[in-house]
Amino acid sequence: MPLRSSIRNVAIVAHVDHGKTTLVDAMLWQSGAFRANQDVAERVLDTGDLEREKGITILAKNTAVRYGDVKINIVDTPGHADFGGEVERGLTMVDGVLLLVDASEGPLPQTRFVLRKALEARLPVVLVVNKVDRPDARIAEVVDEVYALFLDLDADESQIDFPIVYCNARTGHASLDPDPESLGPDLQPLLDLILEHIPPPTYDASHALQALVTNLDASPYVGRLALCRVVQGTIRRGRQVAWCRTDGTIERVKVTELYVSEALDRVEADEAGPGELIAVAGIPEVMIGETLADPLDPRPLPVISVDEPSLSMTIGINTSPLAGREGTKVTARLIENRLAAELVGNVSLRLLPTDRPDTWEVQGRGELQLAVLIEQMRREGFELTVGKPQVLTRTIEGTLHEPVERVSVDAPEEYLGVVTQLFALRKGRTEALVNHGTGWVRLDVVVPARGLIGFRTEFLTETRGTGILHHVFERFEPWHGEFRMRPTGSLVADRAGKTTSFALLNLQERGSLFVGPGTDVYEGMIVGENSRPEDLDVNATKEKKLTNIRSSTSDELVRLIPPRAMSLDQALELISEDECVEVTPLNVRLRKVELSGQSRQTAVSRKARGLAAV
Ligand SMILES: Nc1nc2c(ncn2[C@@H]2O[C@H](COP(=O)(O)OP(=O)(O)OP(=O)(O)O)[C@@H](O)[C@H]2O)c(=O)[nH]1
Ligand SMILES: [Mg+2]
Repeated sequence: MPLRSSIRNVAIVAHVDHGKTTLVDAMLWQSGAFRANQDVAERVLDTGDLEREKGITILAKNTAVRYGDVKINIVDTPGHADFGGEVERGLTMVDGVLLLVDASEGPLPQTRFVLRKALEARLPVVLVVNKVDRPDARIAEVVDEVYALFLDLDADESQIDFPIVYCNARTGHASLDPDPESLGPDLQPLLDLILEHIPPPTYDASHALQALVTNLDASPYVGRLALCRVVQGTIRRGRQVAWCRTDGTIERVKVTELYVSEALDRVEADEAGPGELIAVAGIPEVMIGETLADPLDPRPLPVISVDEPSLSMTIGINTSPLAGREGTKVTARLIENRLAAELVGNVSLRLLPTDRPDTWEVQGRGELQLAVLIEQMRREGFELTVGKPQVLTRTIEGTLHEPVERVSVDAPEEYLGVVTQLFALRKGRTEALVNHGTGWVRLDVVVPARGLIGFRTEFLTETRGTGILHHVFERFEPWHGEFRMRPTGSLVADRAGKTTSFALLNLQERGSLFVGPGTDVYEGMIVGENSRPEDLDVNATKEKKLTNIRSSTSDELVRLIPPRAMSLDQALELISEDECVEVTPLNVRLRKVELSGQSRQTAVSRKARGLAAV
């Protein structure tokens, strides 16, 4: 088959924070994409507001660098497990991957996930051991761990025979020699390996046009852009193509604009041949997974398949008594349209109706993925009610199955006992325990996914903030039975009003509070976490009796512990089954689903008497 030897398409995959986006920065700099004095932000590809704030990549993006006569298209992917769908999508665009591994942390759960996907797609791998400058780097061990991982994933011999390059992505140096002292002056060893080891695209010279839509973008001038990989044939600007939709219908459309990537820009092109990554304008309703083909011989490509969602939560209109005060987008119709729009660009999300017309079920890969969506909506002015995240169970051969996750924990040795205990309570199975001999241990545990909802906070408390935890979906297993989730109850406001420091001063003896004085509360709103397991209705608005003249308000303020500010992620982690979160552009409030204390009481006593709630 003929080759396009002037092109390489490569994806960078790794566990979160191992340095993918930083490496792309270095490649862009060294390829002369920026002027020497140009003011370029670090991790320039992380363009989203939330990406910059959280310091992680959320959406896969592509860019291109020139090396000699070759154009290398690079797809930077996110490393956080919740955005695994982006990695799967990114892999459909490329002919090989750079597997990045941190020289000190070694392979972690998401390394396993991305490598499994790359091996399944039979993509050749170049191993990049990054951060060799770290003082705690353990390069030889990490390379051995990667070999072990390949074996564990049943890689065949040709796959295990991967080349290795050692890098400092931050300074842009690489070497084929593991000795950190021997780093070369630039990334040339890495780029040479890409040219040698990542195959150029192949094609069939007599084949008609086929281009697979792998992503969507929008341009203020030309509207929706379909990002495609041309698989066969040549696509030309101004010509007609057959748009093969996922529902099987085929329509003729015109390619009004055609772009290719050059560094961070899209530049206009008249035509693009096989193997090229392009952006096409002119098809307003095009979707990911569809094919642009020859109008005379339209043959759709197989649709992109990604792993099923593993977590769901409900999103609906804000039903609290404070609704409509802070947001501009509050109606069910606006929310439904916005959620539907999100599905268009996000292959791993699903949207389902619920029995309420103003609430939807959103399914995704993890809490962070869903929290990012809600955070984005909130910044756009939406007010929402969000339910507790639930794992998605499945019935396989007549028995109930639940998702289990593979968790890697790094913690100081002295916490090994408590950490093992925490997992045991959630029916976790320890699969490996490695003592690095540095006072730190690594524990690999397989645990039901529902045990991890709300786990991070407790884990950090128990390890005094030192523990590091990563997890990724492993498989479905038969239901592991019930287990205790949250050990504490809620302090619930029993009436509406403004909180007073006098009332809060008394309440803070009972647990930790989420609100400070002068906050608007309503009946059923959660004002704190009870240190005891049951819920407690409290009056957070009580005024001091005027006869008491001995202590002044300023005294009270001094003795008041500052409230625990609840971020959206924390709130979603903390809430129990019968609780939900009210989200507005300005506030995140925790509340009971059933606001009336009376109704909640009735439900509790009915349950105690063994009657189903009505
Ligand atoms: N010491 C050292 N730090 C590095 C190196 N490469 C990257 N880093 C740092 O590692 C952190 C994470 O880098 P990113 O490039 O955001 O990592 P990423 O893999 O893109 O992360 P996600 O996209 O969120 O998965 C940043 O603070 C970088 O400065 C390196 O070679 N040496
Ligand atoms: Mg990144």
